[in-house]
Amino acid sequence: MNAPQKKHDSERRRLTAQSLSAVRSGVIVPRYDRGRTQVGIVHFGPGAFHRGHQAWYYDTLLERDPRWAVCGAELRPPGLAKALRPQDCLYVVAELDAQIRYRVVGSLKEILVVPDDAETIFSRLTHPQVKLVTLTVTEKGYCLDGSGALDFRHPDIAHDLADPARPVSAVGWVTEGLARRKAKGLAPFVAMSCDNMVANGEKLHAAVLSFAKACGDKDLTAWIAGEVRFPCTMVDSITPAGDEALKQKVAEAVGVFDDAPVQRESFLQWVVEDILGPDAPDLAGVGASLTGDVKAYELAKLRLLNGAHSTLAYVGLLMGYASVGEAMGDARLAGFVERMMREDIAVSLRKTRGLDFDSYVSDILKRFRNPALTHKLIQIGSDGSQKLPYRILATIADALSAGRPIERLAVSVAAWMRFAVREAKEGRTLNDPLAERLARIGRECTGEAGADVPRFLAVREIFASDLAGDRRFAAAVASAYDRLPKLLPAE
Ligand code: CS2
Repeated sequence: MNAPQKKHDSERRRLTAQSLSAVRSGVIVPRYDRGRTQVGIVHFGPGAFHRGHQAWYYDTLLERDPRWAVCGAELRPPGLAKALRPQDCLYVVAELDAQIRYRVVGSLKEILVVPDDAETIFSRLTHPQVKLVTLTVTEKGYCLDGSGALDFRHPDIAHDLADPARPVSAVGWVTEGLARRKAKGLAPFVAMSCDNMVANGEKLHAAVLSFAKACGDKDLTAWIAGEVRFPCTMVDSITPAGDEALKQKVAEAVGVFDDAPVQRESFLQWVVEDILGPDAPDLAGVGASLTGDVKAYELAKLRLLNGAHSTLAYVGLLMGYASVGEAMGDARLAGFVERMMREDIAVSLRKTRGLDFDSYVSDILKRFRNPALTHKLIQIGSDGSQKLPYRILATIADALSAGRPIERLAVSVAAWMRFAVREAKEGRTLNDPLAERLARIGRECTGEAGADVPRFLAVREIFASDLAGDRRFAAAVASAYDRLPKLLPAE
């Protein structure tokens, strides 16, 4: 008998509130009345990671508390709004792992776009029932300089300082949202970063404060300093970017067409600083961990998982691999990365109850080997100028202070440099806020460490002067840079 003819996406019914009843059995659908939910959270940057991670927790929470639906706010031109609005903002999360599971998530109640929907977004930010504003705008979305402070030279920050009532930056939006809330006599919302950054809440807090101060509003600055909570968080779930193949896979599995599905591993972790206050959603009740020591969890994750990811990305791309799975299939590369994690990174971390680094590393490597997910190295390799400092360079700086070896960690830095040079020489533009500058450097490079490495080390947004000036660091990177063309990382 012939296999059932695969339906083309355009032939399938679109995922909507009405077509929910038509999804295949076994697909999890919202177990609450979406019509009764209220927007209690505004989220800036409702991309795949938010929709597969925080919005998943909220979807579970809405089963017993209708106050926590999400208003998604897109700071960049509409990509998601165009796809999600015709679907009543419903979308599918495909958990692709040892178990395959599909869930239609309903916690995103609406999706608004800056600047078209600016006043509606402000009406949400100043509504009494909105208690939480969260962000996944990636590291570069905070407009910070190499020291982690707000970069007033950034064009978006300059724009918002000149016109704070029509912000384009995340920091500008949070600040103006708080200002309007204060003007209405309302208590502030909690502002929570859910991005991969060390001390993400502290950085957001400092950036918002310095922006309010630069606007000359002393009263607002004092109110933010005294009243507004900016919890730090650690977020974790491997969420490869979606593509047409994922849409096809989801359409066949679910029976309706979703134009913005999300794929991720089954592993999900959310560690939140326990300062949310009495009005916040009960995140602990849906599996998040509230703690006073986020720092230990965030450093372990950012250095072990993300540091290994970036190393696999740059060395793997130079070796011709396209995915984490392929790179991990190279025994020498996988072994090199495992030794780096166990011997060079774990030792830099503060021990904390409930965090066993040995098993944490083993679990991460198992997650990297998940055969059900294809995680592209080029996606992980993006924004290297923002990622390297907290994923690799901070570990190197700690090792230098403690007199520990840095040879393996230096390979990661050298591989990023070699990758930047290769992309420049071959005429491809890096996906990086410093792409133009790095391309210029790459084109000038000769392939010799003595000429090339100092050029990259001079980029202060990435390499702080004390690290760049440390002869041990420069020598280790130069040595790795010269050895890398063999593409077999050092033992
Ligand atoms: C990845 C992260 O793209 C990347 O830079 O390293 O998105 C990683 O998948 C997540 O941090 C995992 O929680």
